[in-house]
Amino acid sequence: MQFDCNGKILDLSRPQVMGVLNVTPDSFSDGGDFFSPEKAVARALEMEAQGAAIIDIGGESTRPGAEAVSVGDELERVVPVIEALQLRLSVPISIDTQKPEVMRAAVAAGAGLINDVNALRADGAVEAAAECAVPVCLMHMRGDPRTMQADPRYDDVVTEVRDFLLERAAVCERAGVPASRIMLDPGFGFGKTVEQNLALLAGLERFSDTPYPVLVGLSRKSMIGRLLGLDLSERLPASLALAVMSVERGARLVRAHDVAATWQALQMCIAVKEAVKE
Ligand code: 8Y7
Repeated sequence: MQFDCNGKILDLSRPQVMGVLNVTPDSFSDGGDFFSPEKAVARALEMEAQGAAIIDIGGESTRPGAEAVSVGDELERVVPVIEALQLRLSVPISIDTQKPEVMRAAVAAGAGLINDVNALRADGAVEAAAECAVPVCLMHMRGDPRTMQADPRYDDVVTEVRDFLLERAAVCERAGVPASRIMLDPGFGFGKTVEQNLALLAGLERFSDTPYPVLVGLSRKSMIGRLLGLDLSERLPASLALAVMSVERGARLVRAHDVAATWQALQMCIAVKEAVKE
């Protein structure tokens, strides 16, 4: 379960944390905070010191209702940060993008994983990912960020999300991305109601019989706000509970904003799991 991310290793033999670094003026939970390259670099180094095994850099907000960003703007936001971080970080950098041009430029600048909330469905994205020869995370999204929360319906959300991701993985493998470079993500909050998100998490173990490790992103998401009536800044305890439940159901990589706390929670999961083995 070791991923070669453009020369840096991501070891998923145990659960790990992916730290979120948004370099956008308008992101869902920390938009604007790390918009300058200097601040972004400092934040990435801090997350590495707090235990992040990989840093996910995104230049396009995917929050519900967000507007699209041009290729040029996205490149201008992410490439300088990746270049500045590449030599200073020991952990790999992930590029959160849907655009093949950004994938290519980010990997050329040193990124080692492509995190695509659109599961490489953009024109040319699968080919770009295959040529980049780095691991990919394929995420499920129903619709697009502008419209995805308008009455999403599923007969069986776990089966439909799983089938979609396995189909996308098959497309990638046919295009030359080996199975050993693919991760799957059910895409919590991307075209799902609160009830559908809960059902997906309850059924997460159904992803464990695939050859692909599972990444989850639940940190600070609006399902917590809806269920508990909490603002963004108040969602850490519930985010940790969801992270632990995901790992208990087989998730290998947890995407999180609060890296120190999330890594502490996962280390306790790991400690308990290892006690059973001995
Ligand atoms: C996810 C994600 C976001 C997620 C993966 C947010 C970019 C919204 N969520 N990528 N990105 N999985 N793989 O709340 O759940 O951070 S953006």
